[in-house]
Amino acid sequence: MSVLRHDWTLTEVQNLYALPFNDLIFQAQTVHRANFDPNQIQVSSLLSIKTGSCSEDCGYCPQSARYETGLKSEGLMPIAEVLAAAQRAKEQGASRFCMGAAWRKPKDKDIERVVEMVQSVKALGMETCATLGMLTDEQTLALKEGGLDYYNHNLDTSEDYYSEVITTRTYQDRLDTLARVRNAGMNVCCGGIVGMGESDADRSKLLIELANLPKHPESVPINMLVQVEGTPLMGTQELDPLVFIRTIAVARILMPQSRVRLSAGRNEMSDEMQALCFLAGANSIFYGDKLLTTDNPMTNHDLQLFERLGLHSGGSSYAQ
Ligand code: SAM
Ligand code: DTB
Ligand code: SF4
Repeated sequence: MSVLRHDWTLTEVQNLYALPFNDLIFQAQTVHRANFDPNQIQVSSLLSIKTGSCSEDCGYCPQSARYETGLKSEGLMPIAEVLAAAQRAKEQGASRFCMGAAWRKPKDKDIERVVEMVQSVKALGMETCATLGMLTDEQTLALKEGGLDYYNHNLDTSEDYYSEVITTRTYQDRLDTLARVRNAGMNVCCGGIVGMGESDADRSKLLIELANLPKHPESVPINMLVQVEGTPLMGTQELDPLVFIRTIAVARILMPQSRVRLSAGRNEMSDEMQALCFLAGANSIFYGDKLLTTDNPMTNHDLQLFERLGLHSGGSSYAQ
């Protein structure tokens, strides 16, 4: 087991990024093997339980009401439909079901509905995750008491670059929600997006923010921007895929016992690139034909990829 540090400096992290690729991947794989079964991948499925018409201006997001993306908005989904989707995800092999809502923050009555969803999904024997925006203390406790296992809330990017991407809520708002979730005793799923035009230093600073939280998030999603027509970030210069793989490796080294999730953007990646991400220490994915509103690889394709790489699904939160 590796020592867990919460005092990473910018120079240290930039030095990791600057290593020769083979040296970086070797170091990440060494850390990975000291903490995890190297061939086991945790698999979660996503469902958008409330889609579009969001008041926020996140520059990457097809669900913001401010951008013309052609997305059809939908109100909060009936529980029976959520349950049917969770059942399908379970049959396809997912161990965790993550419910996402296009809200700045939920209303108290929304939380009651989500708690019912959580309880019915848990009754299927699945782990539950939700991503609903900013929470109050009371709402956080209601979700925890309702049995929610994970809460996803991303920092998205560095504090410096943040205002280039989002203006309707602050970085501190995000840190406050994360602290509430942590203090309530829920598992934290927190990561970011790369490929939004940020600098090398911004990527290092995002990873430092995550690693220097009082406790590492149990799950760290690293998303590659999915460029959606109509959003302000459409047309952003694409990130060098090798820099994406380096980001996974550095996340693995900084947060040795966290599940590093190869998240959005897999549909645009080759099988070989995904294999390198797993080698660099990614050990969870979103599985199922859709993310929230955009396409994910087909489940058959993922099953074949697992077979070709000798990977198996399993595991839950932290290193076992
Ligand atoms: N509305 C809630 C919020 O923003 O906190 C929860 C849902 S929101 C869609 C969850 C996360 O999805 C965002 O924080 C962002 O990191 C990620 N995301 C959204 N659109 C994306 C895109 N086009 N490419 C990559 N990641 C994206
Ligand atoms: C995360 O970090 N990525 C997921 C999940 N957490 C909620 C969402 C990705 C969304 C990609 C764009 C879409 O499908 O709408
Ligand atoms: Fe709304 Fe979340 Fe999309 Fe931002 S990321 S626009 S808060 S759904």
